[in-house]
Amino acid sequence: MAEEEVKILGAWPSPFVMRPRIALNLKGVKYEFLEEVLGEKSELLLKSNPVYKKIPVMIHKGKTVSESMIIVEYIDEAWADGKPAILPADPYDRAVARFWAVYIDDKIFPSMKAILMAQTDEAKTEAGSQASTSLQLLEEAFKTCSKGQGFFSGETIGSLDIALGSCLGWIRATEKMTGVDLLTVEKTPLLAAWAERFCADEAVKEVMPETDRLVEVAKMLQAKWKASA
Ligand code: GTX
Repeated sequence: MAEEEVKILGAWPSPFVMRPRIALNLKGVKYEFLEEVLGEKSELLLKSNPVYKKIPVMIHKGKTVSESMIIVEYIDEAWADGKPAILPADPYDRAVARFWAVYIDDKIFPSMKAILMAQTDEAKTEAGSQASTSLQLLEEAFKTCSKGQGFFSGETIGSLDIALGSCLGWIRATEKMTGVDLLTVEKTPLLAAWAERFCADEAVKEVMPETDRLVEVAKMLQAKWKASA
């Protein structure tokens, strides 16, 4: 039925947009991807997310859901029956996963932007060391959350895996463009091995952009940020 159709309004380079796409892939739900141009806003986007006017937006049965991790949770609840769970079953584990997902949005994205925007070597080193401190904390969180298994959520990809995994393309692109080591076997061995597992998953492969394509987008964003600074 047409009204059952699922649409994602997004843009391929956006780490936030990857999140609901991975969640839908994990659930085996087909969706239509409506591609926005980064930096522009279609009428549909303005109408669908009038508060923040940001992507991603999910349209399901004619209703809209915004904010990437809220969409991931919605997907988990809307397609619960007989499908793999994305959020941890235990309430405490769920709270911990949500805590770190908020931390990732607070710390990882701003520090990557700071590295890309740095105008001096000092600023780049400072931003790089802040990012490394955050990733070190996430390395410790992985140890606790994974309980010795392959993912933050245990045996399979869950919400916190999606929250951090969606940053991997941008982490790689930032490393390549700036020479700053962020997530390496030497610095964060557990996360480095986890990243390989995450990117090898079928639900992720399809939506994880190639580093070189992201580098091109990052160069464009750098020029835009510089012009507006
Ligand atoms: N909190 C939101 C979510 O989780 O959905 C954030 C969404 C968001 O910021 N979307 C951006 C947007 O629509 C596109 S993604 C930007 C990628 C930058 C990567 C940098 C390392 N922005 C439009 C706007 O801000 O007006």
